[in-house]
Amino acid sequence: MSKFFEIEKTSQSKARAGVLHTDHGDIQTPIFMPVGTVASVKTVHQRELKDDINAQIILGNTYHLMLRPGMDIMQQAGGLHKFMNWDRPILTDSGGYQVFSLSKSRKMTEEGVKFKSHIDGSYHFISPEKSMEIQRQIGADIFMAFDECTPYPCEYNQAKLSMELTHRWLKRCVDWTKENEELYGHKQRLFPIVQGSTYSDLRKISAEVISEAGAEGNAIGGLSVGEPEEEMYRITNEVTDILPKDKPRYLMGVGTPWNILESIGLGVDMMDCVMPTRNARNAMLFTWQGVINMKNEKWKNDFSALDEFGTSFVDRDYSKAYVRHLFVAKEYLAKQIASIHNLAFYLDLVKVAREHIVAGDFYEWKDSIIPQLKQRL
Ligand code: PRF
Repeated sequence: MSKFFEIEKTSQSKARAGVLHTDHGDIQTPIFMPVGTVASVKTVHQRELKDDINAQIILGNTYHLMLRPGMDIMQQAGGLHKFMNWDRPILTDSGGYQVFSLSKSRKMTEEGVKFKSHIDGSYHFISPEKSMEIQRQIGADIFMAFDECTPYPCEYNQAKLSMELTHRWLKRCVDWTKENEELYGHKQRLFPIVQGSTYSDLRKISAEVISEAGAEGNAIGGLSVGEPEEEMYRITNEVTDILPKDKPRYLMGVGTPWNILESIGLGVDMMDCVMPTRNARNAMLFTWQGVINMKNEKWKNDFSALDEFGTSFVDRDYSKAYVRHLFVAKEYLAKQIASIHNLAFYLDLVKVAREHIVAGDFYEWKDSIIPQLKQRL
């Protein structure tokens, strides 16, 4: 059997091109993973994700799926792959991060988090063991340890306590996972998460503890939570210096196209973010030429292709004037076209980045392209 992660090429210092082998197929890294929180990548259906966007792996969320449809339905369906008819890899986040961002009322103890559902106000409890159990019932190929995402800014002592709690919770996640089998016949891999806020010494300790867990992949959490971009890059660099080189590294919840390229340059292999889909629904398009506000008056009579350098059918089939009109008229199709465009662009971005890693000129290319990506059109 082949290894889970194989590195094909390391470019200059840190960026790597690799392949992840899962029971639902291979993933070429570096990869961007579209977010499909509630068993749906908002406004985009699975056929487009596969055939047009060529998403190689998507994300699901423990918090949302435990509340709706619930694990009874999930198990009756035979897991998330079957439920949503997606036969490629899936990664699930563990729930804690979403509890903190969505639930208005929650109480955290050593044991876990009690919270009030943002949907109907009902009370629920999630612990490291419960998160593992739910992620087994969902059946993701990669599942995340239950952590506390330390908010920013955070006092040193608070960040330390939070990190230590994440480490204790990791042990409980690992123990539960060892004692309980997979449900659907395919292999599931647990990724632990580095925390430690913006403190270098805490990040170092956390990266070492997480490395020692000996997991098949590792994640970096607690970033892109309001800290300056330079801080995010600094910490990512310090952490990737410590995490095992031969295991994939996942930077959680990042980011803009330029954040993605900088992170790849720092040795990150996997990323996810709601930005391409959420911003698309607000008429913001990312392109190789820069960022477009599709509602802008200037596109009113611009009948050129939505994106002449785009890879999706929506880029060729529709004009800027048409898509602007759909946004102004508040048509659902506007959000759909923009989401497909942005996801196709993000997947193209990481594909081209991979080609430059293989060619050995990634860093020069990245530095030359980023100012263009940041332009406002
Ligand atoms: N932990 C988990 N999920 C996350 C994060 C985290 O720190 C972040 C931080 N950017 C996004 N998603 N479990």
